Amino acid sequence: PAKDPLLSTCMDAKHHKTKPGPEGMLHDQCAPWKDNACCTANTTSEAHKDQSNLYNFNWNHCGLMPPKCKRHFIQDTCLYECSPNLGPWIDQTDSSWRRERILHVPLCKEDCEEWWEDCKDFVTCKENWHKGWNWATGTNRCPWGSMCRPFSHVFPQPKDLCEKIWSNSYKYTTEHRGSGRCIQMWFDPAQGNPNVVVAKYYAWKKR
Ligand code: FOL
Repeated sequence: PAKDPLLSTCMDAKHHKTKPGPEGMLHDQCAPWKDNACCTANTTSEAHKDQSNLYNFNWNHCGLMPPKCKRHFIQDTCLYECSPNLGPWIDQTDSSWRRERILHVPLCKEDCEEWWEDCKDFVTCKENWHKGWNWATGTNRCPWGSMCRPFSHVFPQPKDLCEKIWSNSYKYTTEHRGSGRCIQMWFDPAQGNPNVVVAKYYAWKKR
């Protein structure tokens, strides 16, 4: 049978491989994807750096991001760059740095809520981290007139954080980890990648 093009695929974006495959070693938090990945080892080591060359993006634009919060941003980067299971949510886009993006990936409730909980006291000046920064120095700085405020103010609920920060890459869901109905940012690779069956389920629903 012909293989479904929505399954095991990579988006056409800045750092993604053209097709997924095994990688000998992926760095630290990205290691769960090493058996089938859209990222290279180099992308995953950059993903763990405060000033990485992936997008020259600075997490610390309003002060130093604490490690308990940062680990969720690293995990988001690992999922975004490495996952071969986001095919059902790949969307064409017309931007300077990618031809495809992800839109409305159903994120498991727990992954979103823990991300928000661990970041709620950290500070930012923007709700959408994709657009509108001041790049004059080569890295993103807060645009003129914006104020640094706690996440809990900028993103009152977990849903606000998960959906708004990357322009609706994610959709907040009430589906639970392990249900096969939502994508997990965090997983233990010992039992395989739980997102494989989730992509299959939504690819089938979309036909
Ligand atoms: N994680 C997830 N889940 N989804 C994503 O889409 C995603 N994207 C990034 C990182 N993690 C992600 C990439 N982040 C710019 C800012 C952030 C960024 C990539 C690029 C940037 O250059 N912004 C410019 C506008 C550029 C343009 O759209 O032409 C700016 O105005 O600030």
